[in-house]
Amino acid sequence: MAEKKKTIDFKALLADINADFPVYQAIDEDGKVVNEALIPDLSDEELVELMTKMVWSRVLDQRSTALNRQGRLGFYAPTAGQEASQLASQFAFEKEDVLLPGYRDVPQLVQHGLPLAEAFLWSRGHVAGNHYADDLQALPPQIIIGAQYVQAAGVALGLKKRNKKNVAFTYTGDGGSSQGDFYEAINFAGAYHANAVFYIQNNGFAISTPREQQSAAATLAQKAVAAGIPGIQVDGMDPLAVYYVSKMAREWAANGNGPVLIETLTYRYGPHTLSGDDPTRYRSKEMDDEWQKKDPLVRFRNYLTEKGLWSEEKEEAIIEQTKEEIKEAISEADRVPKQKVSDFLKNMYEVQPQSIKEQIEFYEAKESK
Ligand SMILES: Cc1ncc(C[n+]2csc(CCOP(=O)(O)OP(=O)(O)O)c2C)c(N)n1
Ligand SMILES: [Mg+2]
Repeated sequence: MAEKKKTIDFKALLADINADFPVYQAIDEDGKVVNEALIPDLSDEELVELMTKMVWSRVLDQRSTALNRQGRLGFYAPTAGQEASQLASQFAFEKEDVLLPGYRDVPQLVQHGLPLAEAFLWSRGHVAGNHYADDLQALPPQIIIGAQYVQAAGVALGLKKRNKKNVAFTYTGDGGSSQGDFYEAINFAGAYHANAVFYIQNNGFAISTPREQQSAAATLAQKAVAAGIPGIQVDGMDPLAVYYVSKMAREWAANGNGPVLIETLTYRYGPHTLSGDDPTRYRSKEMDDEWQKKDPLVRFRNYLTEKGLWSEEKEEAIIEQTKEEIKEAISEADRVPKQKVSDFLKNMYEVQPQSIKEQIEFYEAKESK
């Protein structure tokens, strides 16, 4: 009997899909330009400003870790390693754009306008850390994986309906990109051509679950295809490529063309959070070392030094200034009166249900003693 003709080559089909998602990179690990076309149009001052923010973030991470260990901060999710992914993306947005962060995105939130003292209060679980000024276009960091994506889709549709040239931008992780909320959000935003930029910060792990076990998809950026929106994979350790891609995506979305999904390839040097995670149980030293070689600060420092825009003294001064800023912010947070249980119960609902009313009464009686 003649062999049946093979009509669908699934292997080739898959290879075709995967080939469409190259990694965008502007400068390499040494800070040398590898793709001139992706070098963004930033002035010398702006380049220095971006590096300053990244150094600020690295110092904030070191100090937050120390403050947590001293019992002076509450929840903390380390950010070192992710500076380009976080700060160079946020740098591409306007103050009027709405940020919907996840728990690891405190640096972007502070750069978007949240006073550092309030970020510290949020870490402590204090209600005062959730009361945002009217002109701060952001929501508090989301702990429920992926939920901020759905909210971002809604905010983005609202911006579109009001004919705003602004966008909602939001972040989740490689793990977050497996959530139902993730797919619902990009699908909804795509269907309505809403003004949204969605980030997946792929740091290789969802707590201890490695990226390979997260999805059979070769890239997470290609999840955009099913939503009918553009998906881009970018070197998340390269601040210039992250900025370039973000700026273009923002422009596309702000002009009413619909959302963009951006996957940044990055790494967190520290543990998942400071609540007991031990990364040595699921990551090797070799892997850590490989990623350290891609460090976003090192390569941007090299790039700027080559251009005569950076020096050790300059960096030292920024480090000292940041430490001072953190010291002041933590003592400002310390001066805020301790939270009462009744305070956060009152913060929960605009119209309180009976059960909450009863609890408020109970705690107020207790607190007045
Ligand atoms: C809906 C939901 N499920 C589970 C958790 C518990 N959880 C907290 S962080 C996390 C992993 C998230 O990993 P990823 O999205 O890669 O982000 P990363 O922490 O690496 O930045 C999980 C499962 C949660 N917060 N919310
Ligand atoms: Mg992750």
